[in-house]
Amino acid sequence: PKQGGDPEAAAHRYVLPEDFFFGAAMSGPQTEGAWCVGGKLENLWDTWSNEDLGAFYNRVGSYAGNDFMARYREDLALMASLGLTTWRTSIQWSRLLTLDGSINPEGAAWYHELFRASHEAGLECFVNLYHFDMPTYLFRRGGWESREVVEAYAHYAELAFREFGDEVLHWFTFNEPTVEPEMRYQEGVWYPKLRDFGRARGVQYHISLAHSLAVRTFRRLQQAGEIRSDAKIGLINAFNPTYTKDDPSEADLEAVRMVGGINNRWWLDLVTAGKLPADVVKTLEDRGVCLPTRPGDEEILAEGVVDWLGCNYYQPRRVQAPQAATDERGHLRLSDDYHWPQARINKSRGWEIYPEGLYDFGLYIRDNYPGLTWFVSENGMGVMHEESNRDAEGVIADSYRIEFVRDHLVCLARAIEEGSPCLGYHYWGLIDNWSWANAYKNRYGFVEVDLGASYERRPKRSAAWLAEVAQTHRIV
Ligand code: BGP
Repeated sequence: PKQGGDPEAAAHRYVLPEDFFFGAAMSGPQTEGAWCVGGKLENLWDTWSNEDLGAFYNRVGSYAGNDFMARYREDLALMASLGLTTWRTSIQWSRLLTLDGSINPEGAAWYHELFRASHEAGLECFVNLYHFDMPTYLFRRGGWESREVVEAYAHYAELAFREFGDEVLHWFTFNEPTVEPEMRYQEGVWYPKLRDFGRARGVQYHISLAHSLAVRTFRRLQQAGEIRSDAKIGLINAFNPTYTKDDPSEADLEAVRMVGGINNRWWLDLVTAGKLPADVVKTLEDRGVCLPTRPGDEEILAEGVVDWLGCNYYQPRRVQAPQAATDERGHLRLSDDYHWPQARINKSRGWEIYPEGLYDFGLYIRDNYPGLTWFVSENGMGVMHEESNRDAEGVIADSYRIEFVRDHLVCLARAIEEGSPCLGYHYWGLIDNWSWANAYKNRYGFVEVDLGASYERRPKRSAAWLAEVAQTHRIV
């Protein structure tokens, strides 16, 4: 996309459409806790916590989440009291199914109870099927590198659709399907900490098949009347508008094409046209990365077209041509990071703050994928809790969070006004939650979770501001 929006003009847009929805996003593995209760199996976060607790900030593993399973009624009431109308969580595969791939009755009962409580609180629950939480026994059988696991996911999706098909209106197959391959298989950050570009693309390809198989099953069950007729299915990805220097070389532009191609266009083409971007696949092949394709796969991918899209937006990507064509292990390198001198950085998280990226993404969708409706499925600011200022009453005074969300909403309002079909906004981490290897290092919440007081919830100063915006649709 074209770089930037126009912040001057942005300052004059203050209102979001009347039917625009506000909500909050979370995930099962980051909130539920009760990691080995009620027949729940281990997922990779539990296994990694058990094997190497030191890998997690302050040695806080996955075990407790933010105690949501005990506090869900309170949390739902809190969301409703702030004027939110929708929220997202994920079903944990490791809680819903048993080792032999049948429904775990205790797990199913919990999700039925949760969806009923959500309904009673007046909130529409968006349900995602997979949020980086591979069951460990399936990882031991090859994880996303195995076709058997792709089939196992399709089976899991089918059982979830059948179990909750008359309760859930909004389904999603995956959250951020490029991030898991990158973090686990490419960048060596998450267990099992591999660094292999080619393997990561194989994983990405298998997730694409798994997504498409789930969508196919969803359509069949919906036709057969086993899923409510007004239900929709979508995909959620972290879209990173990809920029390079102002005076790019051909090689810089090539880096943009491939980085944006793998992260953004791959999923956008799949969910709108049922195929992967041919230029990206061809370049990968030319560079020696062959996807694990089989005859018949094209027909499967063709079924991956969704009803709408979730866009998680935290920061843009800024890339330039790589210094070397391969890394020290001989694996392909497509780009180096480009340090934009004007970048504003959230020092806690190390991520760039660039609200204009949301405007650019909105227009990119409008211009390149006409007919595709979308919503902001995550956006948020994680701040080191030690940095938080408290006012005289001991409440966290987080003006920076208000500023962050306001700036992003203003850019979003501009994109909508210019014709981008964005239907709503979910803030990530309304209530502080557990965040992967960073555990509780970065706090996103409008509501504080006190780890020293049994996960007690306390609204931060910003919560009242959010409530006003959610209820009036005016970006104050
Ligand atoms: C997204 C994930 C979320 C959440 C968020 C914040 O990538 O979908 O699960 O964690 O990022 O990132 P982090 O928790 O690493 O700061």
